[in-house]
Amino acid sequence: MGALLDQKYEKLFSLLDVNGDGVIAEEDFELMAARVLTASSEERTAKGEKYADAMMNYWRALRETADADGDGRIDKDEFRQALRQVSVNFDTLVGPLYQAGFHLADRDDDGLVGREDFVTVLAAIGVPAAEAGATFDGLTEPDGQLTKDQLMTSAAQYYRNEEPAGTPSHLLFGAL
Ligand SMILES: [Ca+2]
Ligand SMILES: [Ca+2]
Repeated sequence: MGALLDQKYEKLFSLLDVNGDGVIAEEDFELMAARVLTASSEERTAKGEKYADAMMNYWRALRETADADGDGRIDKDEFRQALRQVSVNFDTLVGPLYQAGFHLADRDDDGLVGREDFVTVLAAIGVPAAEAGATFDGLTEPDGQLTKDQLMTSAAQYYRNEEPAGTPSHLLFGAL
């Protein structure tokens, strides 16, 4: 596995271990979903519910892949292995979470996400606001907004061991 992919998975692990106890468990996903929903004021909306469901589906996919002993906890090595396998089925196992996240951030449902709304959601998952802003600028045209295609392409590149030269997808969750 490439060093870049390792760094990306390391970053995802540190973000997903919301309570910082060194393993990923259902509680981490509940905490993260709650933070994102609170930050975007979508706690009681259909969009919010979809996002929370997508978070739990993503967790279940990881657990079913990684948690061989069934104790509900995934350590860093198990996570790396699981993510690599889950990423093979990005469109069905991972993609829905990013679709739901996009719709959450697209507050006026026009199919575009502005810088401020993007930063709000990324800050809620633990990415420093300045880094999230830089990520947005790297993914979009100057003064542009983010499209769902841009996010999905970038997310798929992040999870897979692929990224065309000159694209900033590895910075999707901030500096590595
Ligand atoms: Ca944890
Ligand atoms: Ca919008």
